[in-house]
Amino acid sequence: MKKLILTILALCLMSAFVFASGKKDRAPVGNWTFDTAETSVDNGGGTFYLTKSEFYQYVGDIALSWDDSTFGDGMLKLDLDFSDPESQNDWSEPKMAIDLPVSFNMRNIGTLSFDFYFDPEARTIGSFKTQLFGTQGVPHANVDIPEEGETMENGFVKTAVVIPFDVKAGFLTDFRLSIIGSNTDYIGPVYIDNLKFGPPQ
Ligand SMILES: [Ca+2]
Repeated sequence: MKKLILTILALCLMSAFVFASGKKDRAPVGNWTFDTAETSVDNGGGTFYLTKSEFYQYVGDIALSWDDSTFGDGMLKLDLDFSDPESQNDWSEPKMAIDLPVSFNMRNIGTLSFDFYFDPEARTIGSFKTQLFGTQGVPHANVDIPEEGETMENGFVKTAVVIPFDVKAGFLTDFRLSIIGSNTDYIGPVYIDNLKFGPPQ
């Protein structure tokens, strides 16, 4: 009997360990560090992809990829071209989307933040905005991307972006994130890293 109890105890401890380590390996929901290409772009559920049919007043070439060589850290790379006059509007909006593999509980969530890298030399005019659209329009908010930030070795500026939105209970199953050209002629890549949902500001 004693042996049986010990065996059961050992099995319980083992399964607890397996559960704990399995949990540790899983990426946190609502938080993307883009460590690998496979978990970042165009690789099925849980990765980002372009939604060209939803672009607004954007006609330039575009590519979404993963890059870890430019800044020595894995991140999303979005190649943009706002040079066509049709794209040089106050609101020229290419969009990307993600379908979440596990729905995300939005209770007490009121911000989406990320690091944004852009090259001030890749344009003569304009600036960027960013917009978030959640499942069935919740959450929905946009902000100007700040121009100020840390200047990197290659001349890019790294800026901290925060999109605040109204807290509303529910579960998020997918969302769109756009980088909007505002009266700009920017041609070149921008980078996005450390994207995460967080509490209200
Ligand atoms: Ca990263």
